[in-house]
Amino acid sequence: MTTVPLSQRVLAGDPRAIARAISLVEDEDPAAADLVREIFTSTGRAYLVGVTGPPGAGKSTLVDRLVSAVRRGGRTVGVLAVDPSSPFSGGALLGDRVRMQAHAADPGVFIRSMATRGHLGGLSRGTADAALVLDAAGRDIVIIETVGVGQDEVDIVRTADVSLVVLVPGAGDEVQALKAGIMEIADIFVVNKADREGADRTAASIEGLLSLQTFEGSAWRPPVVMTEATAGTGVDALLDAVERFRTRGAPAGQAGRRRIRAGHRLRDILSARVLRHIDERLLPPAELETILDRITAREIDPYTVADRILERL
Ligand SMILES: Nc1nc2c(ncn2[C@@H]2O[C@H](COP(=O)(O)OP(=O)(O)OP(=O)(O)O)[C@@H](O)[C@H]2O)c(=O)[nH]1
Ligand SMILES: [Mg+2]
Repeated sequence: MTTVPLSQRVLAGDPRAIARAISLVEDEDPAAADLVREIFTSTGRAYLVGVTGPPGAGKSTLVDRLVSAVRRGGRTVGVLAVDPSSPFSGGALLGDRVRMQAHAADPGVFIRSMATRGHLGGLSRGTADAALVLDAAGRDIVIIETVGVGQDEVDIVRTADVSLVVLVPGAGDEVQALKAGIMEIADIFVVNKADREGADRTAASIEGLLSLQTFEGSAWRPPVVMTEATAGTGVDALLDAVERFRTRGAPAGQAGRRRIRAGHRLRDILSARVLRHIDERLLPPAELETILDRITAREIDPYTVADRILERL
């Protein structure tokens, strides 16, 4: 009996194979690198939609509605909900459970929560590879939902083909705080919970911030779309905005953005591998302990130590 390789089953779109493959990349299993190697040339067809915003903004509810809208158009979807394992994550998991029920009977929808593994860069690596798996499996649209709290989460969404930043009314202070953070990654702003008091003011304050920026020479000025995710209001308009961005928005073009993403990924893989190589081959634990003793005792500085270890590479 011959068993069909996992990569082939992924390429055939088998949901169980997709689930298995995502587990491999999430665990950073050594087999994950081989898997990505085998599927990589079959990727690049899916359109990656990043959705981020503060905890409880309604991201999951909105993504659920987007999924329905995409499905009505006949395209298939994969959703990766990144659970930051933060104090806020309870809602995310609950939301995902509700979502999974709503689309459970639809083979055109694949939803998966990604957990953080608690080490630097692990989250973005795992998520990027999981998106590749869904892409290889033929999903037309891959939506990645993250809570816009940490750099890691923001990085994930930054490198999507289009980035949606979801805010809610009464978030005036938040909008101010966003200026430095996720403000500049938004291709499209969403003011969700538009049924609430102050939605217009929030939209106006985002517009106000946008008016301080110049978009001269760029083909795209981020629109502000109002939605009420619970009722599904504004979701078609949001999907339209995504399509508009896809066809004529991306500043350096989609290819440019993907090139940047490729650069991030490569450096990410390299740094993880170099560190692992150092940990496993170049710096025995006993030696590390001695070094740490000496640094603590101020006998040697960490820069000198780092230089010496790098010379062994
Ligand atoms: N009034 C109102 N409530 C909404 C709307 N959209 C979502 N909610 C509610 O807001 C709460 C949070 O929704 P989620 O979709 O879980 O929000 P989230 O941003 O995914 O939350 P986290 O993933 O935990 O950060 C839920 O109780 C939703 O029912 C909306 O348009 N109007
Ligand atoms: Mg959520």
